[in-house]
Amino acid sequence: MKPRLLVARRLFPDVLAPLAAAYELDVHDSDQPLPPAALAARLQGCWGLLGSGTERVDAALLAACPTLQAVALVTVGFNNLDLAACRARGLRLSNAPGVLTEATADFGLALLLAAARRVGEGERFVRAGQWQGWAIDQFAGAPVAGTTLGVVGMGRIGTAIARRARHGFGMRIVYSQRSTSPEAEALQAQHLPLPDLLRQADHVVVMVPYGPDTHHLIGASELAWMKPSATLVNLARGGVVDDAALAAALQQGRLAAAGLDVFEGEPEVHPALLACPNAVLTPHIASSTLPTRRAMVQLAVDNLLAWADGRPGPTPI
Ligand code: 8YV
Repeated sequence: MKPRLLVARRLFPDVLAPLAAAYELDVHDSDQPLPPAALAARLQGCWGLLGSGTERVDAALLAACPTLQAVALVTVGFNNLDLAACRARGLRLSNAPGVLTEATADFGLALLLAAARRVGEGERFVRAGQWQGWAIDQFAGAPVAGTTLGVVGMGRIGTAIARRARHGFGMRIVYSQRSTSPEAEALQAQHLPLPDLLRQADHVVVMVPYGPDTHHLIGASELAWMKPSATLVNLARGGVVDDAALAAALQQGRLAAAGLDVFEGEPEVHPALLACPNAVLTPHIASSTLPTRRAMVQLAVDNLLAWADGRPGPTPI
């Protein structure tokens, strides 16, 4: 008998198809995630879970699902997993690093430019029929090319953003990271403690994994260190930035602009952020090109097929 696998979201059926040879598939073919109790119920008798990074896998879920042995994620982020609980069970785990790096870095630049140069505000203005003609300082934004970019988290995606900023926009790069990065040297990037980075940078991109040690890494005091003319871009996870403190800084003119693809408690967005015209808000789509999203699902499939064969998968956590 084939092991049972729950696919917890609507994904790409043609990419999933080869799994049917190795698994009995149960597909929750919906864009609405299963709430925790429904997820636990649906996982009864399942050997594996193919998840979208939003399903909380912790001690409570594992206790409720004694047959669960493996979790493959289509995402690079795995903050939805309680790693200690998963390891205690000896779960096989995989994520999807690498394949989304370039698409996500492209989007980082898109958000930086859109926020710093007030693209959202200008677009809404034109669509509202408010445009009466040219004016000398209309929607004057902040310069980007030739300025200093602070990269908080110089991992794969942070580095890909720094590469674009350095080579494409002639920006000076400063970064904070637990260790120095070899590629940063090639970009002549300077390793700085976070407070110094925030004081020196003209614009800041946050790209660190979310966890207890990065919860509200950027809060009221960190925002106060930033230049009032600066832009903050968050492509990481909502909880890394204190959204309420960010909205207050934007509203009070202590920060010029923000580009946000992730939010605390998403898909809910803090109402104060919704009221900030100088925030560009997007629905967690930084990795969303079809080739990239297909490659993310493919990597989860590759891990699951390897496990079914008794081989280690390509991208274990
Ligand atoms: C996903 C991401 O699209 O891979 C990640 O960690 O943040 C995105 O690429 C998102 O997590 C889907 O839930």
